[in-house]
Amino acid sequence: MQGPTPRSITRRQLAAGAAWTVPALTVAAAAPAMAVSGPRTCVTMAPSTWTTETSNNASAGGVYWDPSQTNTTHQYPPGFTVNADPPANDTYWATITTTIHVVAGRTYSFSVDYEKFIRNPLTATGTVLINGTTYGSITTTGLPLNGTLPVTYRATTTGTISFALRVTIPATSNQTSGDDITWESVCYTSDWT
Ligand SMILES: [Ca+2]
Ligand SMILES: [Ca+2]
Repeated sequence: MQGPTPRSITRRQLAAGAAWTVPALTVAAAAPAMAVSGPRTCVTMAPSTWTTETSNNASAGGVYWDPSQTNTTHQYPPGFTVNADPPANDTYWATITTTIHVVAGRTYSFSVDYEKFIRNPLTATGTVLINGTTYGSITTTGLPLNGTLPVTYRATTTGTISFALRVTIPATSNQTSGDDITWESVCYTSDWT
């Protein structure tokens, strides 16, 4: 008998099978790379795209929109600055709100850049609210003087969300000098899955 032994046939079949698995493995490895981030979008920091609300009870200071730092009287960083101080025994707050379109099922990664003035006695708290719920916060206790607050939000419905940045300064009975916060920018990416 001159034909191949059953054993050599088996080897050839195994080799053929192995050749077929190579492309399959390549496709499987490429799949996770499709879950990359979409383009980075930055929200315009200007009064035309945000609404401003305050508690209207400041004992001093106020709120300042100066995205291009053209105000030479107040040398604040570009953006929206809250330097208002609360009256005694009362809380001062200032909130800016914009709307952002989101798609259901996507996860949004926000980066909120801020700068703070920390030398006044009363601590200010900066809060990010999405549809009225707190998603992150900072305080003016300690360094560094600026940073980025990361916020992750997963959209459950397609439409617009309310995106708000709030500064809150609770006063005491004998102190009304509060720290300041500037909201400098809001940028975000979303996944494509
Ligand atoms: Ca202040
Ligand atoms: Ca302080």
